[in-house]
Amino acid sequence: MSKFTSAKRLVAFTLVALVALLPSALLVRAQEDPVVIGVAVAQTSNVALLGQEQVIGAQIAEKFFNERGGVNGRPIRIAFADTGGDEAGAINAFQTLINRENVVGILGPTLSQHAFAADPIADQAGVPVIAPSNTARGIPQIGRFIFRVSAPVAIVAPNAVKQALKINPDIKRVAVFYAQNDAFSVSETGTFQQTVKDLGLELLDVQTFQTTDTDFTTQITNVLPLEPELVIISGLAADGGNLVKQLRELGYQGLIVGGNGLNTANIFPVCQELCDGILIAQAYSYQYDSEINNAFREAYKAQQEKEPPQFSAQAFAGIQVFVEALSRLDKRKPLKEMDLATLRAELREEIMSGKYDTPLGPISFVETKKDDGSPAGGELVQEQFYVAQIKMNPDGKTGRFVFLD
Ligand code: 1QQ
Repeated sequence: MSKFTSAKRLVAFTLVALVALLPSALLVRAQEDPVVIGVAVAQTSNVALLGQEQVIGAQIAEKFFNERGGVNGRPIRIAFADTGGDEAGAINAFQTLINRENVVGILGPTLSQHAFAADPIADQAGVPVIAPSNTARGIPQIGRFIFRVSAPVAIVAPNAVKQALKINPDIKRVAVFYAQNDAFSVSETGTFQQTVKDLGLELLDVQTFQTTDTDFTTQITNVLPLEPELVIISGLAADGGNLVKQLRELGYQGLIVGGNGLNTANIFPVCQELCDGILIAQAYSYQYDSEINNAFREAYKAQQEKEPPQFSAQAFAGIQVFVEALSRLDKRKPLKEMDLATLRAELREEIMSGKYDTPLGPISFVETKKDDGSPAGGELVQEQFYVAQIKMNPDGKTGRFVFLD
């Protein structure tokens, strides 16, 4: 026997031995039909400033969970459908995923405004939906099949106002701006305005705009003579970023609290160096120290070369919930032995009853009811929230979210 052959044999033997040592659950059987999970978020339009980070989070989750065995050895596949920037696009994306891609469930859409239009379609079709970023009041109440991994504004938003007072305890005079054509912004401003009153601050003025607006001169010139010491904005990324920029250009120097719609580095090109100092409450911190978050953070950084943002972490957590619920269900009742309608219905119950250790921390869901008392979907139970402040670099183009104590 030549040396060459015996070396080859040794390599082959070692490989076989290594594979045998791996727990079988860690290997996906790539030749098997994947379990298809739908992701319907905004990949185009201005809303893609927010949706883009969700696509990345979902893609990282797909690779991450497949490397860890998928659903008991069966791979998952994500079917993406772009909602674009309006309700019709969201409805279309949901219908494609439900009827053409035959998905077991859907992660999406990006905006609450789109969820109120598209979620009823999934609910009526009996398809579980996990909202990765819908924070308006009333999302799980849309229907029994609707869940969210995005904590509601009522819980998250007040933290930013409290943080502003911690930075400047002298703040008394507050002005509020919100986008009146967006369901999330309307919901969030309600929470912000209530918080201002609860904290004994003076609500000087409330100004409205549209998410499609680019010029905010009228609203800003109405407010500045009232001498606000804090400005709070509920809008989306492009409009919110422009409003911040114009507030600064017209001379406002006090603190600014931005809502969840400004919660992305994609506003940096909009307000540039003038983004500096914006306070934004967070439902995720990359610094959260746990096995799953450290693994997610590492996977994200390896691909994106920066720290993971909230919208990516929430999308990842949503896919994780699907994968873990499907894996438990499959052990109880093999997925392959159920027709799609039964599988979707069983998956709804499995999602609801589980506990999940995610990059957002430990989460679970509680049953909710509609206003008429009939059963509705799963509201998120989450423990930990944060506030970050935007720090722009001297180049005025790049910056980061700094987490505050
Ligand atoms: C919602 C939101 C968005 C601003 C997140 C992208 O929180 O629409 O509910």
